Amino acid sequence: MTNEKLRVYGIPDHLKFREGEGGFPFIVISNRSAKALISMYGAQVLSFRLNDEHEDLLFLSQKSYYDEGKAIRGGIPVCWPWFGADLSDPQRHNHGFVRNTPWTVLGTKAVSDLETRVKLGVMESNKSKALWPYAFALELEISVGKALTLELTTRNTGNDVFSITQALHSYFQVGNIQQVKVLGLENTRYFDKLDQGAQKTQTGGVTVSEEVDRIYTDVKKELIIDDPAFDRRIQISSTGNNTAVVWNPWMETTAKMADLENDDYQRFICVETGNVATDIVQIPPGSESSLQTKIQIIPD
Ligand code: TA6
Repeated sequence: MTNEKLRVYGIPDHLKFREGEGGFPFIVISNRSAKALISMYGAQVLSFRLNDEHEDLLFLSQKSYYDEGKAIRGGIPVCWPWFGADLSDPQRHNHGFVRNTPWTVLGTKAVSDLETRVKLGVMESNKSKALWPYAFALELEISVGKALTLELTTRNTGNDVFSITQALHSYFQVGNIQQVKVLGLENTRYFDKLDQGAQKTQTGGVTVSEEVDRIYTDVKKELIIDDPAFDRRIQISSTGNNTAVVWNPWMETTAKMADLENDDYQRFICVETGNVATDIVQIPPGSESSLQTKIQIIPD
């Protein structure tokens, strides 16, 4: 999209565009509730900070790449149309291709002084067809207000049924990972990706004192990240999903990742709303399916 075209979507006192890192177009939202930064490359929310909060809700790596073909490390990457490795072809990108694709703006709206919305979209292209042979229209509506809400809608615009897995791979910034507890997953079954996918049952809240990479199944629609070091509780409400992923790479894996500082594992936890593993979404021609996550700070 050219700068001229983008300017039409600007809204005074709410939303503007600027050139971001790597030359990627960024959307800057600022209203009476919050500020947010969104990269049009990947339709990736990079930052969301309430006006009365000191700390961003999202973690964004200072060492992230901003290069075509690579994913931005942090914020909320959109993993689609497959989550994780593509089992049918391990050569293909982890987590699908739309987080590595430029999106376009479909609309912007000032709902009130307190809420701003932007809708981004991407469709099939020759490049996407070489990776995944289907016709689709994918839209992400982002609402920035007292809460941050993301709704990802997949429409099948072709003639063949297709199946997807997907996730809003949210990196939450935390004050001290060792004190963090994820609540709402007690007694929930999960696949432990670090133990060859073994099925286990969660006892108590999820705490992190080593690498954690788990796919929880049949999850509740409300999870909470309790973060005593930042003295806040983040609620994640979701619809359209049966799975949630919890990931922290801990020390050794972080040290191997060039786009993270060695101690960054202390500063984030990924709690991801998704349809992952056995939670496969089938979309017939002409149909659509939506996944939604709403993130907000709640009182103790
Ligand atoms: O969501 C957890 C996970 O699938 C982990 O297995 C880990 O690899 C992480 O995502 C990051 O993946 P990425 O492709 O962004 O490096």
